[in-house]
Amino acid sequence: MTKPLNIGMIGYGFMGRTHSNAYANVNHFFDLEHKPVLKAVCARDEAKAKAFAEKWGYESVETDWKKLVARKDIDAVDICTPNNLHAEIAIAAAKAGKMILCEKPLSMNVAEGLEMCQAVEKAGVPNIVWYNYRRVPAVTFARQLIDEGKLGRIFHYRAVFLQDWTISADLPQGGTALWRLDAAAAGSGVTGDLLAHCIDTAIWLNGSISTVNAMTETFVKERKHNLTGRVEKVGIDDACAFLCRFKNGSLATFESTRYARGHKALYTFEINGEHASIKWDLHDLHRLQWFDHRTPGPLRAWSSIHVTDGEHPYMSKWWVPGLQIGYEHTFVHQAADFLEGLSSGQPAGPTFREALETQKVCDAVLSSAKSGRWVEVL
Ligand code: SOE
Repeated sequence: MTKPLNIGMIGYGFMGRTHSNAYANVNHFFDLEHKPVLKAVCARDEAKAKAFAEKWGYESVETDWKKLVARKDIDAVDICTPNNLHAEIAIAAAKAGKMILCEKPLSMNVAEGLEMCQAVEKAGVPNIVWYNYRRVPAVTFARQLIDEGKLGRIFHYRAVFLQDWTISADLPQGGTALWRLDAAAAGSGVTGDLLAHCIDTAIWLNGSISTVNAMTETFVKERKHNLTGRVEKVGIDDACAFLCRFKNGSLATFESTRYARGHKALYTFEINGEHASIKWDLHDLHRLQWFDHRTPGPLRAWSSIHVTDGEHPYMSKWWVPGLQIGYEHTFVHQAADFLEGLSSGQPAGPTFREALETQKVCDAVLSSAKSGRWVEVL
């Protein structure tokens, strides 16, 4: 018999759908002690919340997140709101004794993130941040290879996350779906939205980052604001590139933009070690490119590992070897790991405290872009 875990989800956008899909499907594929129950969804617009609840099978609807957090029948609060609400909701949910699953990035900045960590740690409630790309099987496999020492000493880490959806100057900022362009709601632009993913994966694979040197640009300086109706200054970074040093001595470059015409969501990374290199590309997410210098000379080559065998991470839970899974499965894996962590007492990451590391790098990157200097990640 599984134990029900009542979920109260706040927000119902793109991430609301990915998380709901994960809760709905996780027990079909993973053997777990707990089973999420879609208890309530909360959004200000009651009609939209009701339509979402009906489509995804939520049992009830709230229009005030404070009411949802106060409900006795909610065990876990899932925060899928714009970034500027993460801290307030998470702190209230922790005080109410709820587990918290928070969409990335953790917070608007380090100060807020720290308060969130203190709140969940004081309350002793399980917590996690949805950095889903760690749980692409090929990425998890990369981590196994690194941990086994197969790459040897790591010299270089190279990551990019490219999009092109904000090039038009006619695109407004603010409000539903477009809050990512509004600094008051998002905190930052590509740094918090896209580079945060790259940084989370990088820290997970290659350890802590010690110093950064960044540049950012806002190509479209003013946009109509959907909430005020006025043309307002754009406060987010449209593009950001930074150099950094990892604590293990390796050097790295990171680049992200929403102005790379032709790219919709191209997240790639490459890691070069003394014995071997690996490359991964979100557009071919089930493959890991592998080059091993220890292979005898004439046969030495880049190879493409199709990460779909039962012995690859997560894959034994899905179909038969050779058949692929996709983007949405990374959220199912995260839900499974979170639930497994409740049973084992070994929390799945990144916890709020671990995700604070990414937030520290993001803050250092933005600070370096302003000052034009190298900044230490504290
Ligand atoms: C932005 O377009 C976005 O949806 C991010 O917010 C997600 O975190 C990323 O995974 C895909 O792109």
